[in-house]
Amino acid sequence: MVNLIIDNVEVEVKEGTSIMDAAKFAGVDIPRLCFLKDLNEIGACRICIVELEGTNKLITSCNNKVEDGMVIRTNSPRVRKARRTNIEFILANHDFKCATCVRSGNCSLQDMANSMSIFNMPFEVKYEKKAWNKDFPLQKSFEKCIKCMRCIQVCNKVQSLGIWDVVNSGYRTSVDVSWNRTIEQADCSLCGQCITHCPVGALTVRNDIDKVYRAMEDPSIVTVVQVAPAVRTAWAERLNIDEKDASTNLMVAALKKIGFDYVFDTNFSADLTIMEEATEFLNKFTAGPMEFPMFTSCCPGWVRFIKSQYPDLVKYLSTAKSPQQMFGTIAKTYYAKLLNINPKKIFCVSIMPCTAKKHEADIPSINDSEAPKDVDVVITTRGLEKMIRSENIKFDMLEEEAFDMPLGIGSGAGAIFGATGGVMEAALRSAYYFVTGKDPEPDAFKSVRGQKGWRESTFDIEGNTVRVAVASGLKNARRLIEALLRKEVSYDFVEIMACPGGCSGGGGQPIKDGQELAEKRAKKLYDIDKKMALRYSHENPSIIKVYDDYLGVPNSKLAHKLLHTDHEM
Ligand code: HC0
Ligand code: SF4
Repeated sequence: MVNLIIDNVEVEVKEGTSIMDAAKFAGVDIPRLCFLKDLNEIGACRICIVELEGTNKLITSCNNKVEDGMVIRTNSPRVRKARRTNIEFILANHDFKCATCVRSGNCSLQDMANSMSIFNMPFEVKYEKKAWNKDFPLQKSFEKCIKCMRCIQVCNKVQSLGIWDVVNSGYRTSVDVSWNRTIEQADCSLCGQCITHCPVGALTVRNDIDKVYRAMEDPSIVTVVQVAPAVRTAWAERLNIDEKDASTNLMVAALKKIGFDYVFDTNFSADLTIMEEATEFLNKFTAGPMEFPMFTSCCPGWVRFIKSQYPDLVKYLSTAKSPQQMFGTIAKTYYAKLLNINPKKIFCVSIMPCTAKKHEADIPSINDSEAPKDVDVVITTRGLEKMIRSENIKFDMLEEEAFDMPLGIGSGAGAIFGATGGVMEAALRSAYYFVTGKDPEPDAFKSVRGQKGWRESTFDIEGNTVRVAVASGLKNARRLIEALLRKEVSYDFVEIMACPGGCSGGGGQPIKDGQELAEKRAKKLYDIDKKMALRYSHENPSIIKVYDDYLGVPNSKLAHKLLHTDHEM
């Protein structure tokens, strides 16, 4: 153990502890900007400096370890002055037009400047300007980048893609797409993890909110919105609503207040995906030993990853479209017929925890209705928060409302899609029923749950052993695929989600700087599932009706035409 004094408090910590962590034992949270635990501990911003008494030194606390006898001051006049100057230097290279920044009110740099009472800039402000494709789902503002390196680290260490890198040197140092590529040329999965780990507004998602308002203003258009499973766990995180009041039905009421004509649930089409995907899996599984597992295909970040990194393996993806896209197609075929309107008059909006879903909706081959696009616009959970704020909704006066029918019924199995392992668990519940004619215990497959990046299980379904694996985070996906290719492991069915923890930790979810919230949000989805009477996709009455009245049976010719894809661009 190591003994030291921090701000006059004696602390004893393990050898190898950083000064920043040791300070917590003295009750001090040292300010930081670039630091991310286990990811970015490089002292780039120099905000976490502390004074080491007796040495005349200011050192960064995130990447310097404790030593016996150290006397540290975390907020001495020297520290305060240097920290302030460091913030001013960062601001001098940052376009701080806070009022028009998407991260205004949720920016660590803005918070820090304010808390240090920096109201004037002593230096000349000069920042880098560089053009960016405004249509691309991921947006980068060079003017706002503070070179904290977090995006580089998360993309390298968690996603194994290395899209970002430091370019140039000296005062021209910048963060840009690596290897001199444009973002379109790079293999970006569009997972958005760089956005949720950016402390300022340098990385953002394309803003499509105005397109939604324009559709709402057109009286000839019927606006239909679907809400993804993981959105309900996080939509109110940055709104002033008590967590216990932030129910799914309050979110539905807010969407109606905003002005959508029909508010539906992606959990419904998650159930539809299960019908198609579980049937597809069983067809493959019962046809003989599987050479390679079938991969789930509902995460567009993962689909982009496999297309760019392992193109030979694309043929092992399930052909079932994602719930988002199945919903769009059903809304503009089956539901258009129910409403007796031209599908081109339906404007379909998705609220997703995801940035890659914006790209998915634009893939030409995934659109199968008669309208130009099945899903017209994708808004992130953060976008929903902005729409709610601009509506100025008084939540204490808003009554909960239920989803509209018939595309508003989703099972508990559909709800857990938003957590890593959820698609697998939901598919196994229905696969078991399809094979045995009996429902399994609803929690029979819960061993696939958890936050570990790569998990595996085997299950017995009527004497057949099904070997499954679940991974989240693309580095884990890469490890799993490499092990499959080396034949070190073999599975029948594999679920992969690009974001750590699955969509709950998606790149479109609210940002709480420095916090990973996927696990907490996943727990909410498991609670929703547990409380529901309807826990199997195949028992969803709206799903049964869609097949009875329209699609026939899972994997029918019409189902294939509308609900499956060849994964072409
Ligand atoms: Fe997901 Fe989905 S679970 S990918 O994370 O399958 O975005 O929440 O909507 O489509 O349902 C995201 C979340 C979805 C889809 C569903 C799947
Ligand atoms: Fe999007 Fe979910 Fe995939 Fe992340 S895990 S890229 S949020 S679909």
